[in-house]
Amino acid sequence: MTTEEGAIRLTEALQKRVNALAKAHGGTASEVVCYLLERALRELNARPAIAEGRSQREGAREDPRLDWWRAARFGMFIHWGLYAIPAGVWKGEEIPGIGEWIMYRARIPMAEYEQLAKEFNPVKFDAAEWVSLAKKAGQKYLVITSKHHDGFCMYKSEVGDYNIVDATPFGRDPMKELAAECERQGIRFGFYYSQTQDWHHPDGDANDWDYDEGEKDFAGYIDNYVKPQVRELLTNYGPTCLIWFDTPKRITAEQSSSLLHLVHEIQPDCLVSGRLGNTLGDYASAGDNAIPEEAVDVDWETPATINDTWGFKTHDHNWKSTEDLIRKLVDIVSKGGNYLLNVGPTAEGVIPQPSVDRLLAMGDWLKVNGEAVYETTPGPIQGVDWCRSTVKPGKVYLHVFEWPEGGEIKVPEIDKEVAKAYLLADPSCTALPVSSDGDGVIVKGPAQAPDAIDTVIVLTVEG
Ligand code: JFZ
Repeated sequence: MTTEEGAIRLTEALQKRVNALAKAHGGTASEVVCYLLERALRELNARPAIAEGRSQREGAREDPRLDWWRAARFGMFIHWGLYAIPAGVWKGEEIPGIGEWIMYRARIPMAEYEQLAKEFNPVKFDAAEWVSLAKKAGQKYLVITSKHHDGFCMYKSEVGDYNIVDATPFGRDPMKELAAECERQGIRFGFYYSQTQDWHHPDGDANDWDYDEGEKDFAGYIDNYVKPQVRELLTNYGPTCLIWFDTPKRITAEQSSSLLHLVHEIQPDCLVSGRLGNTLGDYASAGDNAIPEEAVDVDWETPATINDTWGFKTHDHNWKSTEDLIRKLVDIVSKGGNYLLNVGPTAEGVIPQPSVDRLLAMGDWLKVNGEAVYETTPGPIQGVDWCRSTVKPGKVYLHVFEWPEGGEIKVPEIDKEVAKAYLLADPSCTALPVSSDGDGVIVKGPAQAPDAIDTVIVLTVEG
C-alpha cells in the first residue's frame, strides 16, 4: 500500500474487500477506509500501556528490594548483537521494522545468519566509555542484551558455543568488562535475556522457517537451556541489579514462576521485569515506547528508543529531539514510572553520535533539575498538558512545559498551603511572588521561560 498526499492506493485484494464493504454499506471506498483506519487507531490508543500479564506481582508494590529502582527513575538499555552487522539491510535490501528482528523479518535461515558471528569483531568497544555515557546522562542503571531473540549469546556461555567468546574473532566477553566498569563507576548492571523466543535453538519459540513448531520441546528448552544460562549470568558477573525478560508468549505460569524463583534463589536482590509474564514480575513493564495516560499505582517502567529501532540500523535517522526525550522522562516520572532509554551500538562497538549528543544533553538538564526527578513520586497535578508535577516530602515540583504569556503561572489546585515558590535552577532559591485569585495560587515568574524544555518551580508546602 503506497501513499501520496490525500490518495491511498490499496493492494488489489484490499481494494476488492473495501469495494465489497462499500457496496454492502452503501458508502464510498474512501469512507470505508477512513472508518476502518479511525477504528484501528482508536483500538491502538485504547490498548493499555501495561498489557495483561506484564504487570507487577501481587505484594511487590511494598517490596523494599525495589527502593533503589524506584529512586533511580532513569536507566540505559543497550541492544547489541550480530544484528548490528547487517544493520537493517540483507542482501542489499532494506528490511523494515526494528533492526534486531532482521533474521525473523527476512526469514533468514539459521545456517546463514550464524555466519555473521565469524565477522563480529567490535574492536572499538570500550566498556568505560559506554558506562561513563550512562553516568553523564544521569542514568542510574544499565541493562544490556546478553541474548536476544536471535539466540546469539553476547557473553561466554558453557551451555552452547553460539556465543561471542567461542564463535567470533573478538573472543572477549563484553559483559565481564561492562559489569566491572559499572561496579567501578557506581552504575547498577543488569541483563536483558530472551527467555521464550530463540530463533537459533531448535526448541526455542518462533523460528518456524527452519524448525517445525509442532516438534519443539519448549519445556525442555526452558529447563535445559534457559535456566542453565540464567544461572550462568547470575553467577559469573557479580551483583546483577535486574533481569529483563521479554515477549512472554508461550510461557506458562509455572515456567514464569520457576524462573522467578531461580533468579531469587541465586541473587535474592536481583529484580525481574514484568515481561517474565503471567503477572509474576517484580515490577510492571509497559509496551515499547508506551506511556500510560495517567499515573498508575504500581511500579512500572517504559522501555524506549531514541530513534525507531533497538538494534543499530544504518538507515534509521529518525532521532527524537532532546526536548521530546526530557519531557517523556518527566511525563513518565510524574506518573510513577521509570524510563529505560535505549542505545544501539554499531558492529564496531560504537554508540551512534546522535544518541550520545541527546543523552549528554539530558544529563546536563538533570544536573540542574535532578532533584525534581530522582526519588520523587507522582505529584498532585495530573492530566494537565502544559505542566507535570512530582513530589518529595514538603515540596511539589511544578514542571512547566508551556511557559504562560508574561510568566504568570496559574498553579492548578493542589489542596496544600504554598509557603514559598522558587526556580529550582536558581541556586539562591530567590522567592517568586505568590498571590491567590481565590481559586488557586499564582506564581509570578520571569517573562521568558528560563528553560524552554521544562522550567521547574519548587513549591514548598505545609504537611
Ligand atoms: C520486544 C522485542 O521484541 C524487541 O526486539 C525489543 O527488545 C523490545 C524492548 O521488546 O518488543 C516488544 C515486546 C512487547 C511489546 C512490543 C514490542 N508489547 O508488549 O507491545
